[in-house]
Amino acid sequence: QRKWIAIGSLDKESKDKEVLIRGRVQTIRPVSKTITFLVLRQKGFTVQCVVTAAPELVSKQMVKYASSLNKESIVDVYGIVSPNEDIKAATQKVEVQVSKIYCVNRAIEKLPINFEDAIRSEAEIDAAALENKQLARVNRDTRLDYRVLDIRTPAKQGIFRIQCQVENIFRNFLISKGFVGIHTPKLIAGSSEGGSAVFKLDYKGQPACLAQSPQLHKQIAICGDFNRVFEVGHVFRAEDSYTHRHLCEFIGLDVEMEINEHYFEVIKIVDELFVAIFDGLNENCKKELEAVGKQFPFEPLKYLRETLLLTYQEGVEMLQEAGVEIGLEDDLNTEAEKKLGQIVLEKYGTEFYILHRYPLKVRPFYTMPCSDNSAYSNSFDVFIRGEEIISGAQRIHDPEFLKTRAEACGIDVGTISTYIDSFRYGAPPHGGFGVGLERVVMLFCALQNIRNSSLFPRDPQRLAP
Ligand code: ATP
Ligand code: AMO
Repeated sequence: QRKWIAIGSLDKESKDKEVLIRGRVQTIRPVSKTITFLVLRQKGFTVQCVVTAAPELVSKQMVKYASSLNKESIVDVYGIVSPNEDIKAATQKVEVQVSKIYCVNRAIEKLPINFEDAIRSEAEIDAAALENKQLARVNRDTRLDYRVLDIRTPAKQGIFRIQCQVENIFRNFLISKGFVGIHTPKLIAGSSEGGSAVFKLDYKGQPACLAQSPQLHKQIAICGDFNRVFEVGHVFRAEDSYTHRHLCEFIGLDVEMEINEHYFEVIKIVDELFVAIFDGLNENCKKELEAVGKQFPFEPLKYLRETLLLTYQEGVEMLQEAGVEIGLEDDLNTEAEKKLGQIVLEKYGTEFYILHRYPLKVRPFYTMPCSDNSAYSNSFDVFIRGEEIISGAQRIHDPEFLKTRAEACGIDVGTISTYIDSFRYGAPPHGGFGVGLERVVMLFCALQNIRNSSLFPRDPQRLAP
């Protein structure tokens, strides 16, 4: 049985031990015919391996062979560990004096993106583009084309570990509050959110579409007495414009719950959940956040122990005071949302806040109007750094009113009849919300573009890899 050692565990304690390691060749530095330095990478750690021609080590041919390896190839190396505090080329302060080396799989010689370029900041690459420099070649599109190479960098590895952590805290927190995880169908008969952003398809002769959200089925589950549900699932939106924050397929974190008296019960869950998510990331992902920050510099998110809650009207008034031309019942456009984010940060010292009581006309058909003023609704959006990460609301639970609202919003009620019928068998008051996972990670780490927080992004122009 051969003893494999992780590169990350190699330290002074390993001195004089014989080790067997597997890694990717990150750099090759031939010094002479008798000595070559390789840096091997594994799980974000790197170690320098010295290939020296000597009677008790390797032959000259072996040194030549090591020098001829291609970067990013996978190799197995046997050798003896010796400490070296001065090493700058690798994370581990030891080097391995190689006695045997095998190439497990050789990467091609001319890689479309080099590791050294994949770790550069986007600002540096954009600047190169302005100056027409060769480096501009590795712009975001090229990196996404060769995502398999791009995601090998420490920052990208960090981003997707952070994403996994958000999902994990989301599940664990909700389960601890009595929610049950469900999975709803993604092939459905009609649009769940209204609007045109829906992928249509043929379902064995019946018109169908990819679910724009689990909205209808999570509500049916509540009518089916699940009481509190959540779902982590794929969401499809046929977005036709190309923005920094819209994908055609993203991961939705959805919640739906019965409420006793008020939609503030839902908002309380949002507040506690997100404080738990942010605390959890800051606590458990220090290494990952640091790695991300090296490639995408950002300031830690400022958030309060109890999330700031403002009415939509208060938000609009703050914008009006700042000179933005906007009416009380207008939707906030991207620019206004950003501006409000700045104002809120200056006034309340937080980059995470909730706006509630939106005008009814800017919300989907299933949203409950306010009982004191039907021009407004029991709904809310949640923002990080001035951009939306969540929409939520209390829902209409009266079937006739729901049908009227759907018709008024131009929905073909024939396609959602089983949904509306679910309310005819007795429906409790309820509410919920939907979170865009990629947006949470993008905004927590200020990544600037949602493609950076989607492993294999789908946007209006990209269907590969
Ligand atoms: P959601 O639609 O899920 O609520 P969103 O971030 O798309 O989330 P919207 O309320 O639809 O938010 O839109 C807010 C603003 O975002 C719009 O006023 C518009 O400025 C911008 N926007 C939304 N969708 C697009 C898009 N596909 N292309 C360009 N801009 C968009
Ligand atoms: P909404 O349409 O606002 O609400 O979507 C919820 C959240 O999903 C994210 N999101 C997106 N992320 C990436 N690309 C997109 N194209 C995109 N569109 C939306 C955002 C948004 O806040 N059914 C309701 C939720 C509910 O009321 O429960 C819904 O889908 O972060």
